[in-house]
Amino acid sequence: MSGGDDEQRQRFLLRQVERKLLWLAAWMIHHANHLRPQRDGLKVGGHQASCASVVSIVTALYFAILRPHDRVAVKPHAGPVFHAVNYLLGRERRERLERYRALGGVQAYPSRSKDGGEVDFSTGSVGLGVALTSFSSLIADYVRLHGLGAAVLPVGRHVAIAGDAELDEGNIYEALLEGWKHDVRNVWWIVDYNRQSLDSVVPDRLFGRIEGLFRDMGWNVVTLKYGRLLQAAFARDGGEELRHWIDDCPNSLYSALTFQGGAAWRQALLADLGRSRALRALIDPLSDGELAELMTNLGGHDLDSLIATLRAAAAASDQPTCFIAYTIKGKGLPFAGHKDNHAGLMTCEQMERFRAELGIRPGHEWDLAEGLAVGEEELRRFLAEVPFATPLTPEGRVLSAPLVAVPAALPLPKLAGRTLSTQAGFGDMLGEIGRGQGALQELAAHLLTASPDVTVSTSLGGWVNRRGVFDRHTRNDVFRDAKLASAQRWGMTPSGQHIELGIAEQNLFLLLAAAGLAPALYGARLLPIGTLYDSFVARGLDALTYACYQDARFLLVSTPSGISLAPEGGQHQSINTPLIGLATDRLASWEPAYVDELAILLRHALVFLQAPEGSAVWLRLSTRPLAQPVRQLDAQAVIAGGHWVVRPEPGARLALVYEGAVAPEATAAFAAVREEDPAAGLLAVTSADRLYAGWRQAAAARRRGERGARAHVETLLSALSRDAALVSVLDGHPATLSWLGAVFGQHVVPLGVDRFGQSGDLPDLYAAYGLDEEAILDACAQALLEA
Ligand SMILES: Cc1ncc(C[n+]2csc(CCOP(=O)(O)OP(=O)(O)O)c2C)c(N)n1
Ligand SMILES: [Mg+2]
Repeated sequence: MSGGDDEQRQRFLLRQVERKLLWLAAWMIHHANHLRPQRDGLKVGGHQASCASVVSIVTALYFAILRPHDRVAVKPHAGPVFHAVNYLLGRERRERLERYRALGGVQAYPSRSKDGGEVDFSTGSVGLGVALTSFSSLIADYVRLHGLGAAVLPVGRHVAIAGDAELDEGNIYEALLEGWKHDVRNVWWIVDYNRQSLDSVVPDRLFGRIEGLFRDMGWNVVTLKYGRLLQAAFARDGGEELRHWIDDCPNSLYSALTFQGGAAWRQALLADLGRSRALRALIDPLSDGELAELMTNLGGHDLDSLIATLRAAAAASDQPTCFIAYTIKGKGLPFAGHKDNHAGLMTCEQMERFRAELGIRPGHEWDLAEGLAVGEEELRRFLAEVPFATPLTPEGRVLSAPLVAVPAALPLPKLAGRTLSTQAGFGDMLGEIGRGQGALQELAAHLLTASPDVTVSTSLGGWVNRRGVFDRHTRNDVFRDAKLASAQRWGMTPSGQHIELGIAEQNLFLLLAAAGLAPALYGARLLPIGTLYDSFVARGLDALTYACYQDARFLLVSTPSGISLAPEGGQHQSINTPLIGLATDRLASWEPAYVDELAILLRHALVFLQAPEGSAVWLRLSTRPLAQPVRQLDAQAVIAGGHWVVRPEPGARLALVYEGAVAPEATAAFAAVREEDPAAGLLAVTSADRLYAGWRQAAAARRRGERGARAHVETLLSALSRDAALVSVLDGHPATLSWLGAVFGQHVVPLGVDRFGQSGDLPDLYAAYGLDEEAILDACAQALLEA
């Protein structure tokens, strides 16, 4: 075969693959909705129209353009197309496709943790997956410039296949700005511009604006509006009139005509342009079917132009590029273009007709070459040879990285006789690690810090002075060069280890998500630490949840927290964050009161976030300086979530339980209680989250028959009498600890903050919000009365 013939055959095979993907996605959804037993009266759902819209883009990418080291976020509603791609590549099993949206089957939206590592980035909450690719590109550069990754890995591209409505999400623009600052490269966003979202047709004027925005941010924008058929028609007599007519056609009319088909197109064209002989010469010879084919021949459905455009962009430069690929939602399906098609499903009759059109026999729906004009053997050979199928490493595309050793103890600042906050202790420890001496060298090399414009105010300054700020280009510290005094030495170099972000908190969490996936994606172990104010965790919460959902591994240090940052006022004072820590999966949270606890937990965090059974970690810290105790701690108890500061006498009827910065108030109140009740105990909770998780796990183990299973919280509370009273106190929502009463039925009086804070000093605020010694003593009296 000559080169030209070969190329032609490839194109032919690609069209076969495109046809197969369209079928498999539609069938997967149909099968789940109509052919599996329904037990709960709920619609299974799926998005046949959203899948159809993107089939050609996916075909071009996965079977012609992508290389194995490229990483992709697929728009959530194209999940079935993506699963079908993996099926064709032999990376997904038929049984799992048959169980689409059922337990153990492929997920509704691609999920790293549930579908496996072939999903580069989970998607589902629109906008986040798209933005994540910008941060993953930054992280890939970071890894390469620090020489941390698998040495063989070529520079990859970070690709998002986006729905057009995803560009409504604000986090996209936050990410664009941040990406511009960091000069990210090798990012492609391919927008499936079907001009439809869930409810409606996207306003016409919107994308003109969006294109300008991208260009302003240093992106190239490539529009794929017309396919080859239309382009050929435009080149003929009357073609210009046709082009103008289409360009002026409102999105909603275009969609409606697409749905109505050839006769409606003809009617609309003739109504406007019927007097043009040239136009009539163009369209009159076409059948209704051919006219519909011509009028819907948009760029995003034309494999040839898609491939040519993407290839040209790849060859041109590494500039981030947005491709606006015009498509039709539901292309090739009976509800193409209808504005209500987002969650529409083909009826059984429609599906039967579609099946017949494609030549697929009942019982052969999942067969690879069924209905195609190519034999299975040739198809398999073609699939095995597409660039994306080349093994990236012997382990495939899902990489791994060796663990980074963490010394048995981290350097602890001198504590005896000192008054120090946990935040300051954290800053000291990180600064000391930043020296990178001796056993700390390897650890320091793998740490990466990031902060959204609160680097200094979260005490990362010392670390940054030692390790520098990361930038792909070397940029001098102007203040330093001019010999102007400043505590911050912030030269930027490719070897820096701190990524300075703008204030947008979602970007921090997307960066942590990307860095936290570095072992699997880039074969590099990063230990990412992100710092921000505790109250602003909520500002980035969607992205934090998203990072945890895909099991990214990072350490979040939130500080300062609670009303304890007193004068700053209510917008800076967090209340519900301990509950978020308790309720977020794949995120273990701790709140130490003293720096000796913090030292244990910081070390543990760096180990835990690397452990296969570990997770991301959150440390909630305070700026409140406390006189530091000198004592021996049981590290395991601190890690498990709590330790007795003063162990109760057997059968004690009262315990005071504190978490975090209110330790001095609890301790003072406890001293007074002890005078009345010498048996009482003082319990320091370092993690409500770990205590709670341990309690649930032990209960589950007992249900499984492990009768001896016992949770740490059970061990702790069993030191008290069963009818004991617990007074709990933290600078956060009281519900965080109120569940302790459910462990043994002991009576709890929970103190904490459940109203928005305000400015004040600590004595005033603790009194106003019921956290001071007096409030605690009142609660003790109440507890003893009620217990
Ligand atoms: C954050 C978020 N808000 C709302 C939804 C619900 N939702 C799912 S799809 C969709 C519209 C998507 O439209 P588009 O991105 O254009 O995708 P396509 O047309 O390709 O289906 C919406 C609002 C969601 N998944 N995530
Ligand atoms: Mg859309």
